[in-house]
Amino acid sequence: RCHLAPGEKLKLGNSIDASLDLWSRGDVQTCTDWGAPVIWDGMFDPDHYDQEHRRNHSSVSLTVFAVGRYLDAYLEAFLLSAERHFMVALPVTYYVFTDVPERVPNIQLGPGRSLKVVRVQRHSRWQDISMMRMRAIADAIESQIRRYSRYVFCFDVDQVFVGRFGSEALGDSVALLHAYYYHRPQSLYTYDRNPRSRAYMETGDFYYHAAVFGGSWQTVKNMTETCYQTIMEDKENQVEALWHDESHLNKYLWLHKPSRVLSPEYCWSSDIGYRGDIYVTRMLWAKKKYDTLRITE
Ligand code: 2GW
Ligand code: MN
Repeated sequence: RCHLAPGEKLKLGNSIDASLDLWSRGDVQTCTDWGAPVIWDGMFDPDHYDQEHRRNHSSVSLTVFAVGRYLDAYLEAFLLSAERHFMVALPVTYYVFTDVPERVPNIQLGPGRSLKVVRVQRHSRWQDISMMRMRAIADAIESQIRRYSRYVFCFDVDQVFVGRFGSEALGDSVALLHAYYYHRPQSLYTYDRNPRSRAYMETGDFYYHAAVFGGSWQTVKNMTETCYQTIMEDKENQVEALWHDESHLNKYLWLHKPSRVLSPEYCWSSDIGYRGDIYVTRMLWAKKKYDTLRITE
């Protein structure tokens, strides 16, 4: 069922997807070998998706971390762009995790949209700031998110929405193809290759980018709890995976296949330059400010 002709219809996924059509495309892989759709521009009718999710009363929480200097550097542009492009047809709750709640910008939100601030501690090592997001997300899902939202999407803050990031991206377990690796052979994927790490893997399916992942609250809770556990086991064994939480997420998604995969349109880097298969960009990486933001350990 993965070898579809261009223009052929896919009927896959959860009950909401089952009533929606996806069309194949001739130039890219639109279906994984376990039957999950890979979402590219031109495959879906945005209005059908929005109508169906509204009928089903779908609601979405977005989590984003802005700890230390990342708050002033990125958060406002991230939130303003999310207001314009992220799940505009649906109720959205933003969860901003920060150590400096008083500095969260006061943004005018659209109807049906709200923002909550969660205080987190600031870890001294940046690797820990990144990895400990897993624990904080799982806790927030358990204590709050599960009561308000069916879906959860988790984002890096150093990026901006530039096009529709809509209900076509929703599913039980959603992962994103990393813009730098979707064209590359598997041997170049930067999986963790140290057998002493719980993130170790020799082969996998794709290289997923931890800057965007999501799913139903149940699935994201399991995903983040499991990644947190494997991260902590590594700490006990005094190893750290090559790409930190991203390595652990890749391992999880290899063992628990995502039900929906997002094309790199959903998190593109302008540094890559022109690619014929990228018709639209929906989110772009912000410029890295390593010199000023990556203070040494
Ligand atoms: C991160 C690195 C160096 C110095 C500071 C920080 C930092 C990160 C920080 O001071 N404050 C903070 O809130 N963060 C959060 O962690 C923020 O949400 C940021 O987007 C996220 C990940 O850090 P980032 O974006 O600098 O790392 P990337 O873009 O290289 O991310 C990839 O690899 C990471 C693991 O090394 C994560 O897996 C991330 O999800 C990946 O996109
Ligand atoms: Mn990032």
